[in-house]
Amino acid sequence: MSQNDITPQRPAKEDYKRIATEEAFAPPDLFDMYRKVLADGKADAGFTSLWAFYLSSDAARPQHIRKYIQDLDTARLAHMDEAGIDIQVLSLTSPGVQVFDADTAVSYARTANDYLAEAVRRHPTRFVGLAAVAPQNPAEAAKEIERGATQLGMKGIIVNSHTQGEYLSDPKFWDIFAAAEAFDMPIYLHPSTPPPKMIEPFMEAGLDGAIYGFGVDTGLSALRIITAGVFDRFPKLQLVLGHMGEALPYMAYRLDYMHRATVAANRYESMKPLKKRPSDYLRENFYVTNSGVAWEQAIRFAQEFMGVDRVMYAMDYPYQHVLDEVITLDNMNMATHDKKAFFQTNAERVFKIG
Ligand code: 1DF
Ligand code: MN
Repeated sequence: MSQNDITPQRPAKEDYKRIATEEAFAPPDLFDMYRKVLADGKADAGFTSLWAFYLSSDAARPQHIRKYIQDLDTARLAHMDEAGIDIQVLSLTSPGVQVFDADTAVSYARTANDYLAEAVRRHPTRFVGLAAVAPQNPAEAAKEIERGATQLGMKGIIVNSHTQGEYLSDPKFWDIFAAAEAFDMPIYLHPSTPPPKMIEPFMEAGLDGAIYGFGVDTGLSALRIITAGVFDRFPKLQLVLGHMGEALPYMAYRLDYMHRATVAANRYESMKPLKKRPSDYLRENFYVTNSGVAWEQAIRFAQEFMGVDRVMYAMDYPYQHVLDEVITLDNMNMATHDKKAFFQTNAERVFKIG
């Protein structure tokens, strides 16, 4: 499991492509806009904790991230070649436009999507794009999903968990789900820092970021979407969760038992009966990626629970840019067909690549 006990080497060519599905970029002006949000005191504690750090720290990791996250040409392609990554599925880094006021968010989502589409046109065999949308304006988000699908060649949508404390489980956001389902665009539900009502005990312990707060908030976000009945209303909708499904597959038995018990007891107005068990929606309406988790046992468990067709590879470049992890994953004790599904064919099918 350690990242340091193997001598670094280049991953050998294998008989599959490696498609990395949760790879971040930032257009050149995003950081200036983030700096302005921070200076204006308009950001919540989570955004401030995350981006005040990444925009100013002199430590090696934030420097690496600042240096490479904006590159969509030579440097990134060189890193991909070095790590044996054939294709990156790119998305605007978290929290994307979701920290901005509604009008700025709508217009910057368009700008970022145009910018990403241009990079995909420059490198059509190496990059695939997911469209950013502004949940602050669900009608405009739905229009941007249509534009992304029909004009920009986008292969899915990126949304970062909550939007200023509001979750997509609220029906006011469901135009976004309707458009995603109509245009057959999977939604990658990517982490964000926990919202103000949740974050304090995380911050006290330094646990608000990718180490734990991200996963708790994003798992909650996904579970709220399930229990709100979104998939009874939009049965074909597909979501993608990183970080081994933000631990939800591991919880599935308990979610089913307690959901059934809670509904039967009529305990909450907000928890209505569903057509299926929570675990059924996890298996039929979600894909998971291993972003951040280069750990064979967890991946094999997810494959067993979700089905081999629903678990995909992600590196999380440039946040977790570790060559040894690619080698570790190449060496998983796994049938050739299943490893190819993990690295290549699932992503080709989900994001309509090739
Ligand atoms: C971090 C991790 C930041 C992930 C990210 O976007 C991110 C991090 C701001 O380590 O602070 O996407 N991640 O998905 O694990
Ligand atoms: Mn990520």
